[in-house]
Amino acid sequence: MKKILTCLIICCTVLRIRAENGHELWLRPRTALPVRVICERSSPALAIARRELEDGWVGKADASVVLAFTKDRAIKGDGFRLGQRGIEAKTDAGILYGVYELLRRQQTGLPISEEVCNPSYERRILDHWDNPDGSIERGYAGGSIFWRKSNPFAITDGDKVLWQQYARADASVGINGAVLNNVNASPLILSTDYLARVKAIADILRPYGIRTYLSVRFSSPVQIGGLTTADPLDPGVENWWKEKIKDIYQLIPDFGGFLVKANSEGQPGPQDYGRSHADGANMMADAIRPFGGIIMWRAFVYKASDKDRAKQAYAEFTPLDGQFRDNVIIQVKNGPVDFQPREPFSPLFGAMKKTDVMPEFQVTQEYLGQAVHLVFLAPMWEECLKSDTWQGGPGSTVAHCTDGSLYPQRYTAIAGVANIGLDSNWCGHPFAQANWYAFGRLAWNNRLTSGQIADEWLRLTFYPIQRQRKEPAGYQADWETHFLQPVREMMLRSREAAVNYMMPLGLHHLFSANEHYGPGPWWAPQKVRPDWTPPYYHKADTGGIGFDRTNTGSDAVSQYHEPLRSQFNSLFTCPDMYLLWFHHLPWSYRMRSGRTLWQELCYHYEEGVRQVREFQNIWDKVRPYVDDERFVLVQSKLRSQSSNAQLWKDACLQYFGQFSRQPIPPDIERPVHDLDDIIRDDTMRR
Ligand code: GCV
Repeated sequence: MKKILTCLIICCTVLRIRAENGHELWLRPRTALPVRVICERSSPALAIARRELEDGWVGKADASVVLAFTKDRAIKGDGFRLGQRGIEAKTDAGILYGVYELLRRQQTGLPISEEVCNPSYERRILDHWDNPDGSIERGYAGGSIFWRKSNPFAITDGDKVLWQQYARADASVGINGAVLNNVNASPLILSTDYLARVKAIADILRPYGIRTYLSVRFSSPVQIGGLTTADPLDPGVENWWKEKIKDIYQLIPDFGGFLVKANSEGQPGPQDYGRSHADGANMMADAIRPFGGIIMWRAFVYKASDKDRAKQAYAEFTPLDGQFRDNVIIQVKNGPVDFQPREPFSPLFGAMKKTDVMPEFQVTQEYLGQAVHLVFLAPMWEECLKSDTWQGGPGSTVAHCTDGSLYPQRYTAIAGVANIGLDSNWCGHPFAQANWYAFGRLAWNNRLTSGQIADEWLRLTFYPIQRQRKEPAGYQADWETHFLQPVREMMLRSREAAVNYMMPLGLHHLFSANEHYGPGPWWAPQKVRPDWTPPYYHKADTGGIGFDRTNTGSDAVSQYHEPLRSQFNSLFTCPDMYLLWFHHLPWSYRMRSGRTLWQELCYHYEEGVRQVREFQNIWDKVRPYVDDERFVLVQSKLRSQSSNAQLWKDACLQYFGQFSRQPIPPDIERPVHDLDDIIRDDTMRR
């Protein structure tokens, strides 16, 4: 007790931890030491690099840093060489990334050794699902930073400042592309007024090395072009896209290209005219090729009639392998269904050997507690990137299948669906910023571990700012032991905790209604298509639970390469974490732990709730090391997360208990909510 009190006194009086609203992200101002920056060339990007060094230098005072250009073949694209004297790169952006890396190492206390750092993916893109009216699909941190409802075409100084801050944050972690609007695209985005605003945004992002992209609606030639068809083989349609693209490049010479969601969830596409995805993508690819643009064509497709939604993307796209132009890249979600808390990797990775493929991750936590739950997503992405597809023999990880190291790709890219909005802390939850950070870092280097990323982010985002230069001896060690270590552990365990309290053992899509937040394993209104309702996925009845995707079921296992096909197909070898994804099993099924399936399910839900309670405890203990503003916000969000976790457990165990007809094991805490009340409250909210 005495120790805690002393600590509190030191921290609050000597340290006077400054209140922080999180707007500065991981780029909080430093008390910089003088530095001399030597660079022979000048450009807007190099001016930024110089300023960043002067404002953030915490290395040796009065040191000289040389920013130099090189033709060294070891450096690829926007990569750089870090050394004792400074940074060498081939491009302005490479110099800028080198500066951010140098500063990050200084600020986190990492050694600066002679090293070449090349990006894993050439294009590292944030997809904003922002609508022209300023709303954001699956956005939980306020309205759009790019678009707004009232006075939509006025560009204020405030807009410019925000776009510049956004660009700086992106560049600091290596993100070099932004799709400015929702994949459920409004045709309006291609109108003259909106394109003028796109140009204004692009002008601000450009010095930070960020290219601008747009999502486009396939039927735009009809909706805003006055044509009677959007058939990709119609010469009038081809011409319309060519002209539109020409206009765009006149405004934005370095425009990146289009992202297209076609024939998916009601969006128009080439199949409306009896054409294939390749016909649609290639028509746009040909129109944009003279300008150097690319088409990112999404493989997120499924139909209400499918017996197993998880099979659809593979079934539609693998027959088209080799038919796409070389400036088309197929954008594939990490799992075969839809950004669930846990899915096996999509079997499309590695399966299309003659087509460029890029992973799509979701940074915004649509299915992971939105901006309420503390869930660090790097472990989920790391799990996907390191999954071995076996497509080119052992070691053909998703990372290798997409970063060009296994199959030659003309373009390599990775996308993350952004979690950014107008909230003062950008992401709604202070810890959701770590997901933006982690996406950028993994896109730059897909070999980084979640632990490294969490460590960096915590040091940059939470180390008390006033202490950076004149801390009492031992303060940093104390901070590392009492703040960094427990909070990093909490972050690293947070995704597994969410899987436990939401949908363990391979269960998926147990959400109530379309908001994808709370539990609703019972939710199946007649008017809603079955593949949007949980019973389609869990298939619970008195006989058991789980989706049979074995070769005697939907046979989705056959979309995986051996030995995975056999591994997932067999109960002896299927990992527990995917068990109910691939198998429908009786409640009495004996698990490896010796428990029955029902008991195992109960223990997982219980464990999830317990883990969040522990997170609350960890957070309360670090109070002396955190400013009040962020401490209180995280504390109250953890409280909500804890009660949500309890609700998930109570809802799922009581609902599934009706089928298992078995009691909750006696050593598990009793439910605190009644199932009928949960269902009634849930129904009344709609
Ligand atoms: C943008 C899920 C989401 C939709 C999203 C879609 C997609 O279905 O719930 O909001 O639409 O994925 O990725 O296209």
